[in-house]
Amino acid sequence: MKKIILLTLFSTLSLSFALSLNAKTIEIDVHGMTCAFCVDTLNRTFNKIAGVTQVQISMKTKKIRIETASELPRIEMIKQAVLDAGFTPTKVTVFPDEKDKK
Ligand SMILES: [Cu+2]
Repeated sequence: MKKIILLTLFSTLSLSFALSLNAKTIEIDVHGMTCAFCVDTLNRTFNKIAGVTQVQISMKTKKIRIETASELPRIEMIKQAVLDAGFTPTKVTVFPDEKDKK
């Protein structure tokens, strides 16, 4: 019962938020990203990871920003994926909820 009330409350706040109660934004600082091919490689890598709903990569800031709709992927999985793609993850920042960000 409590869950239903919460869901209703969230859905009135924001539609997209209701779709992803465990949504997180994860930002990964990547070393070695130098051209459009790097961006493409990382894009394909992250689009294949379970739980990832959105991938945004900036070559300018050398950051990958992913949105997840669940508990997955875990940080270790993200780091490994970056390494497997041939890059070095230098920092991983997790934002539990976009709206809580300062
Ligand atoms: Cu490149």
